[in-house]
Amino acid sequence: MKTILSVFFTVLMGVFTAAAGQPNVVFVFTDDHSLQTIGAYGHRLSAFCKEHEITPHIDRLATEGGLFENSLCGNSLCSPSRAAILTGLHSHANGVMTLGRPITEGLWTFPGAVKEAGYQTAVIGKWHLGNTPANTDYWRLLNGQGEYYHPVFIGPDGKEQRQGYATDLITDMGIEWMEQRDKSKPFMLMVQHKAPHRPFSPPPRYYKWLADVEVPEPDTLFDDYAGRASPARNQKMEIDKDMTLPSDLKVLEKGKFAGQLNRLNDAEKAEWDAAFGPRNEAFFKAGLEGKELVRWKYQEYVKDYLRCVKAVDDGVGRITDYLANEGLADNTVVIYSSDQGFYMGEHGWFDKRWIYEESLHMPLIVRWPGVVKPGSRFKPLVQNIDYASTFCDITGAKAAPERHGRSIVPILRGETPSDWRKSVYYHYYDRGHGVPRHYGVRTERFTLARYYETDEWELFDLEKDPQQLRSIYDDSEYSETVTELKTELTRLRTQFNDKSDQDEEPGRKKNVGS
Ligand code: SGN
Ligand code: CA
Repeated sequence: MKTILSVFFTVLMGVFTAAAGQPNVVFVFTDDHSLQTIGAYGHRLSAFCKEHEITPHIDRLATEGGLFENSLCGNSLCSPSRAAILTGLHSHANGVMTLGRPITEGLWTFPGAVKEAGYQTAVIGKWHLGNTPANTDYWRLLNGQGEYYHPVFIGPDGKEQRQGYATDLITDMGIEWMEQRDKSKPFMLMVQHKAPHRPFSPPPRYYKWLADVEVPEPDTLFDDYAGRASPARNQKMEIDKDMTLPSDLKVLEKGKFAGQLNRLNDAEKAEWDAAFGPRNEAFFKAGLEGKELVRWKYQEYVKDYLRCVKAVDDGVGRITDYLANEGLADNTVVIYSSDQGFYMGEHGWFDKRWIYEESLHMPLIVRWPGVVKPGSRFKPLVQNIDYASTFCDITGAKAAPERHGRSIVPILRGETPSDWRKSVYYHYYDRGHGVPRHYGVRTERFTLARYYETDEWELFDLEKDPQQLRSIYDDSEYSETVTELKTELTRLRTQFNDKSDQDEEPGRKKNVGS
């Protein structure tokens, strides 16, 4: 029990740091969390999420703070998004074009600047870059993609396995770090979850949750990929053909375990069997095929994913409770984001990678008492390359001059600069899940994509075709728009000096990123 006096001093410390104009920052960053599965966003499954209280704490951050409706990534993949956040630069300029690669040596990253501004800094959880965190006081990282059950963490002194569920452990470690911090200094904590990334493994407390509920299907679950260039047809991210029964959906004979479930101990395996065994038996008996099988897979996939999201939301609730109990809430900026978007069965898909909408969007919610007007919904186009400058701006740190992004703090204050960007640049390289390399530009209304490996283009009018079902690149009515957007694309490629499509295949580094 804390004495009244120590609570009083804790609160007083918070007030002093506030007076110094250096708020604390807690950055909760997930892996593959789609906007569709956040209640506050008002996207496809948001009403369902509200009804079943899947994201109440994340939603509360949006009610008490603000939400960005057009927060987009520049390369829809884990490591590239993280490198863009750390450096403020697009992939070709930071060296992380594909998975698990290191940020180019010697490049400026924001944590060093924030530390120099007097902050204590920590990063806990998924990292997925080829180099360890630079200039960061405390770091405990998941190993590569990381594990859900009893995960291994890597720190400066080596590896250590912890017992428990990754999302809960990462939250615990974040709170423990805040507990032991030097209370005379401001802090920045980065809480980086693996969830809800593939293979979508839920915590035991939610095994049975949502089991009897029906998740609404997307209109495009059985998309035929007509009306688009060849890549949409040739990808390998279909729930139908590419989502596996044993690993992704955990459909296993009684007593058999695959993938991450092998990490459970005997008692936990028995608990898992008790929860999922009857479902699996019923599945084997049913002998589903064709569309019925796809529908079943969709339901089970989305439920497991939502069970993972629910655990993330529990963690957000525990962190915000901690901040409130310690008197830190008013002087701490809490940011919720994820490295890219994700498909929840739209177009029949899971995964991301595309310049297309579900993949391109990153959730971005910011609660900053006294600065962000509660309930704000910001419309400007913002990107992950803006985070580094933003963190510097919030903490009063000095940012490097050569960043591609810029601080969103003016937008947060309700004063969007008149020269704010009107278009976003995108370039994806990895080729995983059969998605070829492509670059493009996204404006408020249009998406222009160029698949340079097959020499194909697509243009979508988001106003008339929000689901992006028909490319109008060859439609003569849009020829002027095509010309304008191509000019804009060239302008962006010149501005960022991106010639990386002429590079050799960047390839994949072995043993990372898979
Ligand atoms: C793994 C996944 C892929 C996923 C990539 C990238 N396969 O390779 O489905 O696209 O990660 O994800 S898995 O069977 O190993 O889970 S990212 O979030 O790291 O970019
Ligand atoms: Ca990811």
